[in-house]
Formats: sequence, structure tokens, C-alpha cells
Amino acid sequence: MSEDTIFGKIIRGELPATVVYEDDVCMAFRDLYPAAPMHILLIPRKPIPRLCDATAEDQALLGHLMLTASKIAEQEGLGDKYRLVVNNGEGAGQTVFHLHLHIIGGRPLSWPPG
Ligand code: D5M
Repeated sequence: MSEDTIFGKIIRGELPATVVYEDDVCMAFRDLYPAAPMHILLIPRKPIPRLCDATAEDQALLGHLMLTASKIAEQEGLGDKYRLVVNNGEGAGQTVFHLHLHIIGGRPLSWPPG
């Protein structure tokens, strides 16, 4: 169950996190194992395990996440130099099965990613 993930525990305040943004729909906190000088995770409060589990009902929520990611990047001083990543499923490197956007920046970002 997605509610039982580490991120579900963070939402419920059962695990600590360095929160940088929150509203009724989502919250954002610093990644515990940063892959870059700036690495923030943005999650919906609704427990959607993977992006591919989202439905048409989640359209507004997904749009809100994208716009909020942009707002957080601005708030954190990343300007227009940042990357958003969603690892979908185990084969793509997803380890926590509660949908999350990685907001990564603060260093040059090469392409393609590994
Ligand atoms: O990304 C899952 C991310 O979650 C990965 O970058 C580490 C991070 N992580 C794991 N546990 C925590 C806690 N407790 N706080 C903050 N960040 C955490 P994925 O795309 O699933 O591989």
C-alpha cells in the first residue's frame, strides 16, 4: 500500500523531513541522499504509487505538481536551470512507491541521464 511507504510516513508526520513547501495537495522536502547540490522531492498527498497508476481523475493534481515544481525551483534559487525526473517503476529505478518528482539542480546536468 502506498500509504505505508516512507513518504506516506513523512506526510503523516511519523518520519522527519526537511520540508521546503507544502499545500493542501502536495509537499516537498530535501532528498536524504542528494544526487546534486539541490535535490528536492515533490510528492502529492494522495498516495499514487507510480505515475502509470495516475488516472484522468488526477489530471489537475499532476498539473499542480508541475507548476509547483517550477515555483519551488524559483524559491530555491535555481532560476531556469533545473531538471524534473520521475522514475516510473522498478526497472526505471523507482525505489519508493509513492509518486514523486525529483527537482534537481545546482550543478551542470548532462544528457542523457544514466
Ligand atoms: O527516489 C526515491 C528517493 O527518495 C531517493 O532519491 C532517496 C530518497 N529518500 C529515501 N528515503 C528518504 C527520506 N526518509 N527522506 C528523504 N528522502 C528520502 P526513486 O525515484 O524512488 O528512486
